[in-house]
Amino acid sequence: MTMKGVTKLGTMQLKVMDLDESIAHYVNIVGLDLVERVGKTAYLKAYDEFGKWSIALHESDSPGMVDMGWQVRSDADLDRFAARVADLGIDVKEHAAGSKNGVGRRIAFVLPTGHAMELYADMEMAEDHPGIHNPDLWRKPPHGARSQKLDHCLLYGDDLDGTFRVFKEALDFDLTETGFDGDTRIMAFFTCSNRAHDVAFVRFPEAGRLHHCAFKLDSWGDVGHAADLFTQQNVSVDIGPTRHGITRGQTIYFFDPSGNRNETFAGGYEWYPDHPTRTWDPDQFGKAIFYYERALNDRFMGVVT
Ligand code: M3P
Ligand code: FE
Repeated sequence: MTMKGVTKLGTMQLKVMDLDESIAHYVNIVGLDLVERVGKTAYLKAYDEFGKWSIALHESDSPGMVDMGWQVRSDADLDRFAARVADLGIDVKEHAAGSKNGVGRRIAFVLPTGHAMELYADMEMAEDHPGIHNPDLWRKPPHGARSQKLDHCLLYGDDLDGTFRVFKEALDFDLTETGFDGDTRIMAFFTCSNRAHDVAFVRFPEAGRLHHCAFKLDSWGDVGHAADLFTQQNVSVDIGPTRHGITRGQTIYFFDPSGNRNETFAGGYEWYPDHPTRTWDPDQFGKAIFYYERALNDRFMGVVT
């Protein structure tokens, strides 16, 4: 568990096709709060996050991901990681504080799988942050699926080996789980913390794809509550409630109105740096991903934004 360099996934920017409809989904279904709306962009956060926002929705003509923002422990870490990423032959850009809503100085680069990543040390604290002094569990009762925070993302892309090197060799993430088909690495689950994963990658013929972004729920009970809500609200559900063999998380996959896949995720084991990486064989991928069904489905493997 580093908790020294990169400490957490802080932000995720998504492209959506109808901003009003998307705000309604992320507020009423996922359970986020709308922080601010600036032109064709909406900023939202979950109730248990301290940062000003965690999800930005940009109205666009196609769905997908814009970038992920990782918080590092100190400003000096930014220069350290910028040099290490550049050492892998990747172009690194720097952006001044304030050029992204509430976020301090940033470094930005594109992974070999085609996904844009940013690192930042500082973010303004949310006005509606969790309590600090004699705190309650929440300021107002959680709504929608009761998401507590942005949890992780799963990205699909082609040069998995190149992206693997960035997270292992430059950013000091640990590999919690992986899967091979022969000598070819098919999936890689990484943590920068002591969680089962903060980000994961699956090999895919197209670069820069988003498979899902996940939100943390408190319990299996809340996953059941989310399932009840999704049916009552006619949400497009991919699969679930079910459980992952990988990470052991309790899950439902569903879609936002633009077709971006979301996940509600609870549980998952704790990771410590002495733990060995868990490895999956291709004939067990079904159980790895859907522990109860023990089989994959084509929509899950093929539909990405
Ligand atoms: C998860 C998770 C693949 C795996 C998905 C697993 C291969 O989303 O949160 O553990 O799609
Ligand atoms: Fe997931």
